[in-house]
Amino acid sequence: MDVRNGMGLRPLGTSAAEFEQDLLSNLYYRRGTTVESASTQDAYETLALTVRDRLAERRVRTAAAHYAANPRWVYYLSAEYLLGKQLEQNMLYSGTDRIARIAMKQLGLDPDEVEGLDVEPGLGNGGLGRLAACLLDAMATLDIPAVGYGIRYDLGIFKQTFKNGAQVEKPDDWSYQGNPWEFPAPDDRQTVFFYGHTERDANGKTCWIPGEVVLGEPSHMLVPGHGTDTVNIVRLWRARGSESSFDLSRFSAGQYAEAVDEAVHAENISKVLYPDDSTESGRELRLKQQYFLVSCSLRDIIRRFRLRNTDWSEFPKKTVIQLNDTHPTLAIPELMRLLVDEEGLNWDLAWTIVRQTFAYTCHTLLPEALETWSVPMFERLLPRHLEIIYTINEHFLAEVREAFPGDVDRVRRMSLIQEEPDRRVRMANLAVVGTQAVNGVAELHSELLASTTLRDFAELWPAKFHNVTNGISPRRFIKIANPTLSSLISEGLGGDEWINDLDRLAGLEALADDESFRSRWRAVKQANKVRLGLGDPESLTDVMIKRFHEYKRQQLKLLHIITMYHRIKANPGQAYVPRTVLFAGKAAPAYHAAKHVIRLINAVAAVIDADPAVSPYLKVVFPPNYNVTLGSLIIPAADLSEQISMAGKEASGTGNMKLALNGALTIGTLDGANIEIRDKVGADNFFLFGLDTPAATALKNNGYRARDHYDRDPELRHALDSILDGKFLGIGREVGESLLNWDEYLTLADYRSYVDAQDQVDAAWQDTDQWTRKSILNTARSGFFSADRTVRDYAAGIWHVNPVKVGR
Ligand code: C3B
Repeated sequence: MDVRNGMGLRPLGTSAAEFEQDLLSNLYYRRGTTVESASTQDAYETLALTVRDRLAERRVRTAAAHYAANPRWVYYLSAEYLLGKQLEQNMLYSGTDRIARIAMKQLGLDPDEVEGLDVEPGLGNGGLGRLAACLLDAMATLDIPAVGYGIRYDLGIFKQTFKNGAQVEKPDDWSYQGNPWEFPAPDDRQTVFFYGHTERDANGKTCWIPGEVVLGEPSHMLVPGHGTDTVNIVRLWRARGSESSFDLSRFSAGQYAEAVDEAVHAENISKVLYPDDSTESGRELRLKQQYFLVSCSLRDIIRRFRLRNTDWSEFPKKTVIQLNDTHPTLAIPELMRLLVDEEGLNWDLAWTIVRQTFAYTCHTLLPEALETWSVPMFERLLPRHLEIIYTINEHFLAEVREAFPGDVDRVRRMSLIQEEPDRRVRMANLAVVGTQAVNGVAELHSELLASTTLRDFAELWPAKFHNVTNGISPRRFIKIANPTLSSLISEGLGGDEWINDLDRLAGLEALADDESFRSRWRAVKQANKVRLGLGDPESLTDVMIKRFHEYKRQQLKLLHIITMYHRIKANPGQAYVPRTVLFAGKAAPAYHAAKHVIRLINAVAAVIDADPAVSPYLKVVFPPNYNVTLGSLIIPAADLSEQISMAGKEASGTGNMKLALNGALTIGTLDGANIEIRDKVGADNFFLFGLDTPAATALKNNGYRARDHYDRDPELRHALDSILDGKFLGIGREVGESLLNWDEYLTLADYRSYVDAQDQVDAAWQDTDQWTRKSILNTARSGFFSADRTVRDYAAGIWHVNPVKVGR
């Protein structure tokens, strides 16, 4: 049934002329202007609304179909979403990309200029946030009833600029012009409590008397599926002071700042995204953000449950809540509190419901990234939740003692509370105890979780542990990012079904040996380099795009660059394979070691650029402010993908998948999903180097000395000495010293193997046909890394949900 007809609305047209009419009408009624006097911003907002209207219609039908089905829902809780720009995607998904452009031209508007105003909401840091967006995209595409919950940060991830080569952060006020993609839903606002104390009434019931009240105002953005009518939503919460937070009497007394103190305090909760990635910040405001997200979202989930259900025992049958890392883990004690304190369920029944409802994805192995909160701070902010965690812990530790009698040390390790050196709440332990499934994000990661980081838990509950290898949206990361390659693929495969069925890329294998296909493949890659603004399209484009972290080892790439520089300087007459090395990525503002690496890269780039003997062969570029938009431009232009983390440190990686899918060859360690990429694309089409996890672990345990490698390897010594001697504008001594004296991530141990592998890259590059063949095979064999496959794995192994088709 067409709901619009039921409501007496005219259907929106599918022709360019009708789209043009709707543009004009939206311009008039929603922006209050005409095409003659419209600004580009007016035109952009109008275009966005006109596209959005087409999706809104599908959204209404989706909501109706979901309501009728009363299905089991997936609720994805994540502190971060990196959705990327919305316009191009929404035009594609609504099938309006062609007609919208025709209509704009008809109206004398420049489509590129208008579309250029679309803004990327940077509500995340890196891989974890982008994964959340890719999973939402795949869930909608697979017709899975799902809602993403998150925080609507006023300021997203900072804008990165460089000053004298150093990273300088600028605030990202991403929605200061408004956000046409967002639907406010003030009716669904929630009340959130903080601080205060607990009391027990005459019946022994506990209640929490809060000390601060904050409002959570939701709005949502549409999450359309591709090639289906399903449109899910991502609901984002924004903090507001409660009505009483404005102090009128103070205002009247002229105390203007004090009058709004409380409101400002409340609104700070959703003011800014914490710009840390994989390191724990441990600040009270962050804990507040986490509870704010959890409290608002759970009340909303319960509100939705009650639309169709009454019986609490039905709750886990209708609800699965996926925790994206430990950030939303407070949902576990919060649901206990709601069920026991507010709904009056007994503890055991509530605990059964809670455990069946939640699942937890862990995204790291770095011990410093496992969140813990100091008990005194936790107690001040969330006194009732701490009591609940203590009770959960009592029951849980009894279970451990029964399973492992006398094993005091195990009990100490598994406790939800760390006792030494200070008392802290261990969120990962809570997340494992309070859920029915725990998963890592690549095969190696899941194995290491079960054998190291979460070993005690895997021994107690082996069946709880799963692997779900990450995936990426083929819509965003090839179809939209790389339109020319997508057309070539569709031509080669005789259709575009591969976009929603990525295994079909295997059909390209046959074309890898077709010379004319290869030359067109090469031409696309070169055109993408030109689009990105890289000078020489014949130059090997070598990219390392990701957050700056010592474990990811940008410093290893840098040592290789310096080595190439020295080789060219020493033998200037020779023919070298021309390379353009492209770095992009941000460092957390307080992560000084990572910022030193950024500064050194920019210094090395400048020195090379100024050296006419070297610059014809070697170029280092570092465009600032890496984000989804910039990534989508770089990835299609890449020949070589740098995935060079120390083995055992990168949980999965997803950039590695995006690059392979776009025909870049990987140089990488046996880490994270690199291993699975190599298995799929074939060892011949992947440049492997470095220690594997057991070897790296053994080396560290046996007293690693970086200096031995420095002493032994003259090229390495030369590279490090040049840094230590200040040859690069005097920058980078901290980097050199830390490598020589400490080298936490075994950079020097892997240097020789890495440089040798890079020599193989150069050799392979010289055989153009073979290289192109390998490039095509990388794409052909990357189908496994579709987020659609990832979501199917979650749906079958963890969520046990079924699709709901949205009728016409
Ligand atoms: C990242 C990991 O570092 C990546 O290996 C992984 O591919 C992605 O998550 C997605 O699973 N990660 C992150 O971006 N932020 C964290 N706090 C922890 C992990």
